[in-house]
This record gives sequence, structure tokens and C-alpha cells, in this order.
Amino acid sequence: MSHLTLVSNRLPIRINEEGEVERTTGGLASALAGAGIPGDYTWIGWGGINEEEIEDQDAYIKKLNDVGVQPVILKTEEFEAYYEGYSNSTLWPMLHYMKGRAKFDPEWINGYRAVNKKFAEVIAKAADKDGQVWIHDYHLLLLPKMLRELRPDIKIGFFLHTPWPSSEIIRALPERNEILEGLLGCDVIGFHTYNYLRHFNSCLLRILGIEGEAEGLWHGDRMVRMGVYPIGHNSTGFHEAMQSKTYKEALELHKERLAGGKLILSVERLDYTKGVPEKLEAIRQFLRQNPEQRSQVNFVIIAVPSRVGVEEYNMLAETVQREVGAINGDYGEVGHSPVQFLHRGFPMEELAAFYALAEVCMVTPIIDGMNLVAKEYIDCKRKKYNARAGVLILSEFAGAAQEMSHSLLINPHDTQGVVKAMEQALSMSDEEMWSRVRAMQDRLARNDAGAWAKRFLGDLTESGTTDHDPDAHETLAEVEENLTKNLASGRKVALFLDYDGTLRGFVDRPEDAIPDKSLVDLLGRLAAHDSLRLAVISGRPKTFLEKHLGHLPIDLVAEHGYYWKRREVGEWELMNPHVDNSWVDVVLPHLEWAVTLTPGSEIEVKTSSVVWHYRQADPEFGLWRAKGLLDELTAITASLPVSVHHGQKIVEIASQMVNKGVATDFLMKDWKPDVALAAGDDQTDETMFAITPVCEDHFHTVKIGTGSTRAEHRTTIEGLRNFLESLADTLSNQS
Ligand code: GDG
Repeated sequence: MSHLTLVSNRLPIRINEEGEVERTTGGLASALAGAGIPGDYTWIGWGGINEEEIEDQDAYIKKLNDVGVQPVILKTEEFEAYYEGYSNSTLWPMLHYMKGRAKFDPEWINGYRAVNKKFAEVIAKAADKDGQVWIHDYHLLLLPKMLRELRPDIKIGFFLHTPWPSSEIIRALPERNEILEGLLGCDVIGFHTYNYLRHFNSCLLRILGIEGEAEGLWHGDRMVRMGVYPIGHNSTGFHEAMQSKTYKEALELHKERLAGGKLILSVERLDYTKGVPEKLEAIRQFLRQNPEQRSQVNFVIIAVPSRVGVEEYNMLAETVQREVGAINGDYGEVGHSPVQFLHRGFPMEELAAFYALAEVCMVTPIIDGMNLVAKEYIDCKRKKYNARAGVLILSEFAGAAQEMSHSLLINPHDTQGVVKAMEQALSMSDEEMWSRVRAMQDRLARNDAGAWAKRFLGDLTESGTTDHDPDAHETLAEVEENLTKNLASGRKVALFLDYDGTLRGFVDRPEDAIPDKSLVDLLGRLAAHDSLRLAVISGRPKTFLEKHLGHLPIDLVAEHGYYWKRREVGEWELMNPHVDNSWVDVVLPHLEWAVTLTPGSEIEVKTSSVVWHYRQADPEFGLWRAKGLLDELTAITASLPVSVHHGQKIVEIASQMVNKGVATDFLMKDWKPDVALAAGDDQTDETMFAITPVCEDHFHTVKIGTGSTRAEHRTTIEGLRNFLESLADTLSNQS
């Protein structure tokens, strides 16, 4: 594997007050720590302190470099706008569907841009040539594009740890286009669940008008892959922790302190997405409705302080503390408070002991990208480490719910539903608890953080194998050499050239895309060579081709092969007089019905095809209707001589007896060239590339522009024009 650079907002380590380097905790840091990423890698991120607080910058950088990390140094003002502002006060609530909590400040996005740029510059300097860079999370959404501009040689992967919400939310972000464009700088974009990926695709369609394919999309000349990679927890780390002395001591200590009482645990960063106030309301109701349980239960809430610089979080901490006090005031007894709020982090070994002891773990976020606590709790239920039986209460709004169906799934907004789940959990037999735990453990162990990282990095390694050839001109130079060599030795060469998008660029009104003088001259110069035959094979009507190219000594094929005008005949003819178009009457009513149901769509009737256009329709609705129409047409045209094709915002039904491939095949058999070349830009041209050539030497195929293709070479309109000019020049020099 080429050298890997991991990038996240925060480095997994910091320098403490004593000036020593120590590890930090959190979802991303703990998952990646357990990912067991093979080989040597560098980690780039913010080191926890700002420029003003660093006494000796060189010494600071060196200290971090010595342990394999590279800091991005930020000024306090910059950090506040980027991190506390745009990342955590705008993006975080938006990504978690909490539009009402999101705050907008134009200064924040400027800070966010500037810091993403700084990251790009640090990475661009540090990353190896042709290396891989794996970027994490919502703080760095603009980074992929910025980095690609600086370092086109590297492979860029991005993983989002939060949900990606519906397009209705993202559309409200003033910077929505910039953010989506930023991410499209990647080779691979990963999400926790299919739902998040689906929403992302829908944003691309609605905001940028980009229709993705199954596994990704073409963006410029690159394939951007998208995938679902549900993150796993640090299984190895927890298993090691459970073998430690600290774990055993903590287990004994807490067992003793619980004195036969039940432990109902929750562990989370103190964040409004985690639903702590809602959980407290359910606890209050549970204690009210179950007086006999009040002295038996110990609700232990471990809430790690989080984002203390952000006002919302400080307010949340106060609210939670007040409510915990109020519940204990109402339902506590002398010597026993049912709710214990521990507003701090614990070492992993102690955390594992809490997981092992708890009869119930309540993971009840309002919304959560994945949630690793749920996975860690189940994995720590191991009899060999003296764990007690336990059951997980899990919010259906956590990404983890999709993988953990043997937990008690709840809706955190339904207080009574949560109370019922708590009652069910506390009365569940050990046998049932163990059987639920076992049903989930195997899957979790197989899909831990290591497996997750391996899958993502495997896909990143395979990505970028687009058929974009940066040396296309060189390759075409070899093609030119082959053609001229054949012509010089008196052998016959044939050129089959599409018109729109191949010889001439697109303009708003198709009738304006007339050939410029230099193109007409070029085709004329090529056709003047005795051994060279040239055909322009187009979807255009014969009137257009006749008007602009009819005077040239070349062959013309109009309407995808319905009409042709051969050089030696000099008149337009039906290419295949036996073409039967009676199928049009069968398919038209279906297209008319689609128009009725889809505002903004319309039908175009051509000589040998009919097309349903939905460019003006709502993009998602249009696409959905197009898929329905395709199914319908596939069924009704099964016995008809037509092909049904889904193209750029169109569904086209065309006669099978007519296409550019059939036309090329006819001409090829007629001319019997020794070597030939076909060039085109869209799906209809693929039929030319797919024929079985009869020429002795080689059939060169050239795709113009982006998109998947079976052609051997790829270039631009300009590239093809240069190629043809150069060929014409060589030929005139030869003669
Ligand atoms: C984000 C997404 C996604 C907690 N308390 C202690 C402690 N922790 C560790 C847990 C767990 C991690 O922190 C929390 O991870 P979560 O996944 O639950 O949540 P976020 O921090 O919000 O993480 C989330 C995650 O990224 C990964 O993609 O799942 O949806 O929001 O690993 O064990 N660790 C220690 N002591 C504590 O007191 N040592």
C-alpha cells in the first residue's frame, strides 16, 4: 500500500500541562486507535492548542513529529470561527436535522474555508507522491477539492462520521454547492448507512443536478465512488482492557458499591444529539411509576464534557445537572440517590468494567451517525471476563440500530415507550439477555474498527483506476502513426466520426452548433486523400448535415443511421428500407401517460425513435418516473424490434434495426478498410465501438469526454481536432 496520511480535525494526542504527549479519547480517536491500520502512516490535525499558546513552535512541531503526527497550527480567532462557529454551531446541528439550533454567521464560513485551506497546504507538503490521504468528518468538507487542486497525484478518501441528512436540510445551507463540490474532490466518499448515502445522492441531484450511477458518479474526468462502511468499535482494545488489573479491581469495587442493586448505565459525550434530557424524563417517569424499584436501581450516567467553548453545550450541562438534582430530590432516599451523573471521562479499563457490570445500557440518542457505545457494551458482555448478563436499550435513530436488532429498540421521543423498555429490561431473564447478546456479538466482532478501516482503504486503493488517460495525446499520437504508416503503404483507412460533442461542442440551441470553417476545411483536407474514407455519423436530421457538410466528398449518416448519403451515390437514401416503425403506436400511449403524470416532461418523435425528456421536471421525481417507465417499456417491448435506453434526462425507444453501430458496420463492410477509427461522445456512439470490425489491422475507438465507455482511448473535442489536423498535415506532406 502506498504511504497513508490520516487527517482529522483533532489529533489523537495532545501535549499535557507537564509537556508530555498523551492520547485523547472520543469516537473517531478510539475507532481509529483500534483499526490496526497496517504499515506506517502519518496523522495530520489540530493539536489542541492555538498558535498564541505555543511558546516555541519549532519545538512543538518536533515533539509531535517524533510520535508520527503533524500539527496544523491555527490562530485562536481562526479556530473559533472554524471549529466553534461553522463546524459545531452551523454544520453539526444541520447534519443532525436540528435546523432550529443552527446559527449562521458569514465570518464563520470564511474561517472554515481558511482552515480547510491550511489543512490542504500542510497535507500537500507532507503527503508522499502517489500516496493516499484519508480525511475524516464534517470539519473538513471543503478539503478534498482544495487538496486535489494542489496535489492531483494523490488518492483522496473521505469518511463522514455523522449522518448525512435529507436534501431539504442541506438545501438550507447557503454554502451547499461549495460543500458538495468540495466533497466531489474525493476518489471515495464513505457513510455509515445506506440512508446517508441515499440522501447525499439526492443532494447531488437536487443541488448540483448530478445524477449518480449505482456506485458513484463521473465528475469531470474522474470517477467518484461512494460506499457504505458502518464503523466498528475497538474490539481488540476492549478485550485487552478486560484482561488488565485495573479492570478486575474496578469490577470488584463497583460490584461491592452496588450491593445487589441494578446498574443501568449510559455513556456519551454531553451533546444535545445524544438525548440526555429526554432520557432523564423517561427515568423520572420510570421512578414515578415503579416506586418499588426506587431503592434498587442505580442510573449511572457517564457524560464526557464536550465542546466546552460552545454556548449550547454549557447550557446543556447546566440543564442536565439541574434535572438530575431534581429527580434525586423527588425520588432519592437517605443513603441512596437513584441517578448518578458523572461528568467526566474514565480510563478504558474502568469503562469496560461499567459495561461488564451493567444489567442495562441505555443508548438513546435523538439522532446519531452510528454510536460506538452500543457496540462496545455488547462486546464487553463476556463471561470469561466475569461480565454479568445485560440488555441494550437502543434508539432507532442511531445508525447502530440497523445492525443491532436484538437490542430493545425505542423511539427516544416516546417517553412511555422508553419506560416500558426499561421495565422489560429489568425483568428479563439472564438466559434471554445472553441469547440476545450472543446473537449480536459475532457480527460485531467480525465488523470491528479494523475490518471497517481495511474495507475503506481497500476501496481507496482500487479507486482512481478511471480510464482517464492523462497521456491521451501521446496515445493518439501512436494511433496517428499507425494510420499514416498504413496510408503510406497504400492501404485503406476509414474514419467514422460523430458530430455533436465530438467534432463540435454543445451550445444552448442545437441549430446554432454549425461547423466552423476550419472544421469544414479539415474534413475536406482529410477526404482529399485517395485511400482515406470519412463518414460523419450523427443523430442530426439529414437537412442539417446536407446544408453544412453536403458539399464535401464524404459519407453522411443522419438520424443515427436511418438515412445515409454515400459519396458515390450523392443522394439521401433510407439505409434499411425494411425498417418497421409500427411499434411507435404501441409505446406512444405509455410516454403520453408519463407526460401527464410528470410536470415538465415532454415527448419528441423522431423518424426511428421516440424520446421522453424530463430535463425540466423535478430532478428526483423525473428520475423516479424514468425508472418506472423503463420497467414498463421493458415489459411491453419484449417482443418488439426496439431497444430502450436511459440517457441524460431522457428515455429513448429506438428501432433496433437502426443505430450508429449498424451504420458503421454497413459502411465498414462496403469499404473494407485495412485500418479504421471511430470517435464519439455519448451512449449512442457506444454502438459503433461495439461492432466486430472487419478491418485487417486495427479498429481504433476514441471516447470524447467523461462517462463510462468501451472505447480504448479518451480525449477532448480539442484533442480530437488536434489529432485530425495533425493527421491531415502529415498526409499533405506525404503527397
Ligand atoms: C462520532 C459520531 C459515531 C466515552 N466516554 C468515555 C469514552 N468514550 C468513548 C466511547 C466511544 C466514544 O467515546 C464515543 O463514540 P460514539 O460513537 O458513541 O459517539 P461520538 O463521540 O459522538 O462519535 C458517532 C462516531 O463518531 C464514530 O464514527 O459512531 O455517531 O457522533 O468509543 O467508548 N472512552 C473512555 N472513557 C470514557 O469515559 N476511555
